[in-house]
Amino acid sequence: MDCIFCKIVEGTIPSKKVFENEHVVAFHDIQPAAPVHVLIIPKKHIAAMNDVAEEDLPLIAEIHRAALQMARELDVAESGYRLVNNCGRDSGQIVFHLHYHLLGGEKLGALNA
Ligand code: IU
Repeated sequence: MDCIFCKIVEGTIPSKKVFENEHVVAFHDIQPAAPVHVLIIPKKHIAAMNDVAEEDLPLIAEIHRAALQMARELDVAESGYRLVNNCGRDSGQIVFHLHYHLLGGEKLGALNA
């Protein structure tokens, strides 16, 4: 399968990893939209949130746990942060391997701006 994030998981494409366990990887976004911009992904290839099955829900919990750990380690837990998933065309999803953006380190724009 030709998936860039699967290649990042395998290590065949380099990335700046900040977290890894048996099921989840987190790495710095190559085009950061905020001072802290980390992508948190499952190692399992799931194309998008629409494809998350009941059996994957523990994985989603693990992603949230990793996001909280990253927010603390990257020192945005107190100041605040955003965890974002884009799903499908209208959201602007460009990589079809499930991922969550952890954004922080500055005052983020309002969602309705
Ligand atoms: P989106 O939710 O699919 O729109 O976000 C994809 C993100 O993946 C985007 O912020 C890119 O900068 C980021 N990214 C990356 O970090 N490394 C890559 O090799 C590729 C995209 I391709």
